[in-house]
Amino acid sequence: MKTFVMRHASALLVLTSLAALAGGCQLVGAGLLDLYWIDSLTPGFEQQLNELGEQVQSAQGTPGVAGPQGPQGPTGPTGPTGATGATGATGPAGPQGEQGEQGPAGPAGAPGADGLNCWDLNGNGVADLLLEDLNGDGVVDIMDCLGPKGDPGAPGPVGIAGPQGPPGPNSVLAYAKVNDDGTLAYGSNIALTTLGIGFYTVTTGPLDIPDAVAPGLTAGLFPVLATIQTTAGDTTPRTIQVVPTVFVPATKQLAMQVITLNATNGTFVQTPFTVIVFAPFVP
Ligand SMILES: [Ca+2]
Ligand SMILES: [Ca+2]
Repeated sequence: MKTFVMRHASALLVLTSLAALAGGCQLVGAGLLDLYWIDSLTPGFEQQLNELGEQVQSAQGTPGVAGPQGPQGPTGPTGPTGATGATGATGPAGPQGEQGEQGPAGPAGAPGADGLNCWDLNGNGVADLLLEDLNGDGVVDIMDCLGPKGDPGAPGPVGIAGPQGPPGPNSVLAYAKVNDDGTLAYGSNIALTTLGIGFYTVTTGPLDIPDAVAPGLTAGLFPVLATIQTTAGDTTPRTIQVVPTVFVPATKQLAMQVITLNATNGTFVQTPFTVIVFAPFVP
């Protein structure tokens, strides 16, 4: 094969040299060269060229089999940026946000309409004398207004003490403990105690009974309780008698005789005793 190629190249070189010699023309394509040769060459040269063409033609055999595939070429440059894609579908709603802070207070509202007069019970805006003159003074005004009942007031201060009432039945009006010598050991509302001849006397102070009741009372109406106070070691039996003798309504004082006796022989004996005067029954 290599030999054939070399021989083919030699034939072409010959043709080229012949063309240069014939016309002094430049090398041109094979078709044009053929026509040029046909029109310009002399018959003798044309024959020689034909013979040479036949030799070249005969030297060309059938094409050989294709060679093996060459190696892959290098990666080409990056292509231009593609067109923007279509807008995607709307995504799902996000989670609810946190509650916002309280807003500022709104502006004040418009003033309300005028109210009714307090005396206008039927709400017609007119003073109805027969209906709304509650205090009867012939005029319907604020003095006829009645508000709701108020709360109870605070309790007032304690009042002054009233007059003393009459003593109840059997309340103690006076009492005394009298020593054996007639002196007062102790007592309440007692004016005088004495030792007489054979008996004692006991006079109370003013007794606490109403003035209106006092004039109707007599000495015998007063209950009196008397007891003997014996001393240690004295075993003499004794008795006691008390006789209310005088009640003076003007002074409300009661006088009594107290007699203490030897229970065996009935003779007077000095001994301590007690007397209690109670209130009479007051009708
Ligand atoms: Ca009215
Ligand atoms: Ca009135």
